[in-house]
Amino acid sequence: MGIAPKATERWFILGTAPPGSQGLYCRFVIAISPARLRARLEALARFGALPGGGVTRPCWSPPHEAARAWLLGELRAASLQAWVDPAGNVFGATGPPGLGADRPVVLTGSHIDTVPEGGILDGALGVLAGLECLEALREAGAAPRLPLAVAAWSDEEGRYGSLFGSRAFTGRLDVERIPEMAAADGERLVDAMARAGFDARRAPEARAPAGAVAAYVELHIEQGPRLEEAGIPIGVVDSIVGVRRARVVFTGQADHAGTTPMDRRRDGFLAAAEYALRARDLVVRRGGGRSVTNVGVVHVHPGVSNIVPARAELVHEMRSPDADVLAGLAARCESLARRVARRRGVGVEVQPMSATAPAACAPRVMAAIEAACATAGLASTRLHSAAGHDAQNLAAVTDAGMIFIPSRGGRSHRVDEMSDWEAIGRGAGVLLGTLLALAR
Ligand code: HGY
Ligand code: MN
Ligand code: MN
Repeated sequence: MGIAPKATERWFILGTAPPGSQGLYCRFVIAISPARLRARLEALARFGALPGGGVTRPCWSPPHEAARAWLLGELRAASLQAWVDPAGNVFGATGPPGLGADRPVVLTGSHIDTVPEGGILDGALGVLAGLECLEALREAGAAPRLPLAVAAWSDEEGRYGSLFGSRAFTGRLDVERIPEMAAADGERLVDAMARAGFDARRAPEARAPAGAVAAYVELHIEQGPRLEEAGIPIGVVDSIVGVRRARVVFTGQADHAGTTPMDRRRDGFLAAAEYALRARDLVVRRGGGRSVTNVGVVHVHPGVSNIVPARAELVHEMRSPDADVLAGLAARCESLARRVARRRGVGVEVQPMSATAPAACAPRVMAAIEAACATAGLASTRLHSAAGHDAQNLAAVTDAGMIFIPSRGGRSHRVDEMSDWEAIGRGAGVLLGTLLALAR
């Protein structure tokens, strides 16, 4: 029976003796400290902090590498074994350094890289709540049957290619593509990693031995409005969307913006604009109700006001929890691009950039999360994640799941992304209870 969350400084998760234990009804209390978690979240937020609030901390950038060094210091100060793998993933563990099939760990974690002008919780919450749980375990002298570890995965936001660090860890990197992986602004991954002291070609060495992870659970903000609008404090993720990104390039012809008759223009941008609007309608109509799409990057060339755009380049992404629906949408959008190009007398090229498969979360992990909620007296609900996460890679090699807490106004990937501090404490408490159950 858990103690109801108190307004006091510490939270208690009561672990009870396994059923059937005679006589001694052993109880142990492990306390996480919301104040310490808050202090670390506020400290991490200072790396890449923006004047008006929020952070810009892309992976491999100087603020990210400073944050990595800070995190390693915090892990070691918490008496955890800490190390960095060849893909730049940071680990802290209660057991000996390194992972091996001979001593599988229960793993938690998330990421410390952010989108440009992002919030202070996306990713950071999962890493620092994981650290808080491991530190609370050490302070309580608790030694679950399996050791625990926390990870900070590289480039979750995919500036150079989605979910890079957890792909490397789970053997899902497309090794041949590493030399050409680049950000939308053209910066190559190999150069960014080299500046941070990493050799990108060694990233595949980060692959974990089979059986090294007994289970994975990640705490994350929902980044959407559902939990808050339903008034439910904890989300138990049952599936995670797949995300496909493609570069769509329409090539027309540069011409004088004043002297060229309107009916003779081959305008690359107008073709791209028509495509973006019609692709949105297509995904809404044919996406089964849970698919979404976005065009967040547009480059127009030559990009001056008195030249008819010769070329327009879009990065078009689409998401769905259903793999077949996602594949169907990608095919339909590609043929739409060709139809638009033909009608407007321009060329078009569709270059796939990245694709993550939808993932189902493990019933065992979902049950452990729901049991931790019940122990803490918290309501929960199952929902799919409309954001991509490292957990979808971990799901390929172990039982994986995610815990969501509500986002204020459903806001995320913007500087005013935030959750209530009480919700953050509740999420960390449920994470602790879940980790204990999985490590028992
Ligand atoms: O974009 C996403 O779905 C995640 O926030 N990286
Ligand atoms: Mn995230
Ligand atoms: Mn994100």
